[in-house]
Amino acid sequence: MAKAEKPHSSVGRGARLPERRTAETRVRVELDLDAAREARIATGHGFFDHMLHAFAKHGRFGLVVEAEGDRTGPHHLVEDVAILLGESLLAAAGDKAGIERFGDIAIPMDETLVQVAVDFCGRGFLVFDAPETQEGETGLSIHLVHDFFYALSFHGRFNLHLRALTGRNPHHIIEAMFKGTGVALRRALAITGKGIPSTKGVL
Ligand SMILES: [Mn+2]
Repeated sequence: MAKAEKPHSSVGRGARLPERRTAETRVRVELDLDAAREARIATGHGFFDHMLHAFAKHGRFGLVVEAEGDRTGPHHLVEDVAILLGESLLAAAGDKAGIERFGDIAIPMDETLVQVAVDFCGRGFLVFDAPETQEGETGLSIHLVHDFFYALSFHGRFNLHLRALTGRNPHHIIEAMFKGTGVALRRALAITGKGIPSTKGVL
């Protein structure tokens, strides 16, 4: 699967960027926007794996993530996976010809409701509004989740609004954010037309 191959086709849009290695982490990502298959996720962090699975499942993305963090806690790992995943989304979208561009959803999960909206416009921007919650059993703080989505939207160069309209359980709030971002990105990246969906002629 070549980087951003067949950008004009509704099938086969994918990205396999070089492995990212730093003194803190090692991350490898493969992403296929159109060929959903069982995700393969192994980051060494159980709840983060669960979130990436949820993102891939509801985005209907073929996603492989292999990552190793350091021993300082999950921050470096989570942020570096977001950087490479954002870069992969951008590469897989190619020249963005024919994409819907906008995608949104309100995702309920029991007591939680999260609103997600995406504009795949070439500009990274995050608006994140969620209550202060305890880390609890998830092992991911809401601050680190905020950092994940900041890096994802910045490196993917898309606008992302995430708003927890109501919610109490941090597992539900975070999971609804990952599911909803998968759905909103799937809708924004769906091929629904021809040409570049911008009056500027470029995205
Ligand atoms: Mn869950």
